[in-house]
Amino acid sequence: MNRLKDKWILITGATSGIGKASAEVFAESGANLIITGRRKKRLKSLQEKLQTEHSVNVETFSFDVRDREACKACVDSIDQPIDILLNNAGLASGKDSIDEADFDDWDAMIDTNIKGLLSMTRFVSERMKQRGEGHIINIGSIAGYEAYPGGSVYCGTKHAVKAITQAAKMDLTGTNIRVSAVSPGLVDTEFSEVRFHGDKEQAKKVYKDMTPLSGRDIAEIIHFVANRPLHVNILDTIVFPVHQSSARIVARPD
Ligand code: NDP
Ligand code: 8X3
Repeated sequence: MNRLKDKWILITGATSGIGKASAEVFAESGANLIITGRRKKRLKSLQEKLQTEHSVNVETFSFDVRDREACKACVDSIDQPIDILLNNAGLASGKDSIDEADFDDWDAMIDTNIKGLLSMTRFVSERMKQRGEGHIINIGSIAGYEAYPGGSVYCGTKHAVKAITQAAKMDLTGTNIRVSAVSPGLVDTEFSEVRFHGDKEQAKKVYKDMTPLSGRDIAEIIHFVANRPLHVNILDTIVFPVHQSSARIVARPD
């Protein structure tokens, strides 16, 4: 059963990877979209594609989620009801040891993955509460369940996403606002290239000799979470590729 037709879904980080694939999967269900990210050109070409292929309404807002005023301006200028907020924008920046890591990398992760997600959640949840319904879906990670060397701050931000998801669910108990997370393992997107500051060779090694998840694999799980009946709230879902069983255990034939 398709419960998403004609709904309005706001996606942060829709210019690539999981966010872009989610926009495509939701558009296939006839949902209208508000797609956001910093790269305006990519937003415009995705808007054109989805409108043409699926005859849905697609609006674009280009801004940095680290800019709280810009988050507010985006939410304030949306006239449509926001049925679903997909808090997807995020990154890992660097994979350096605690004693050597770069402060700018740490700031980028904390300001985007935690504070950006919080800003969007704060502004949108207020509106959802006034309206009496809505669904907030956060993209967590296996890094929200485990730490690994070089992941102190990235794992810290994703542990924070898990805690924020759980507490928001508690805060909104008794309303018809659902709160969920989807927490993937290895997904082949631009994530590793961003983490390694554009080093394509190093990024490729992350997915070497194994089949990672695709953005679409995760988008289909997000769609499942969103498409449950209104009384059903999936709190979190850990999703691995078949050959991964923890952040650090990945089977790769020699
Ligand atoms: P991508 O790098 O492919 O996509 C990241 C998206 O986030 C882009 O659309 C980017 O848009 C957006 N983004 C990043 N920083 C900002 C910012 N400051 N303001 C607005 N948008 C921003 O990676 P993924 O699709 O893999 O990542 C999506 C989410 O999934 C992240 O939260 C990540 O932590 C999480 N995740 C990824 C996993 C993986 O293995 N790939 C596994 C588990 C979780 P733009 O640059 O245009 O602003
Ligand atoms: C992304 C997956 O294992 O690189 O969140 O942290 S991992």
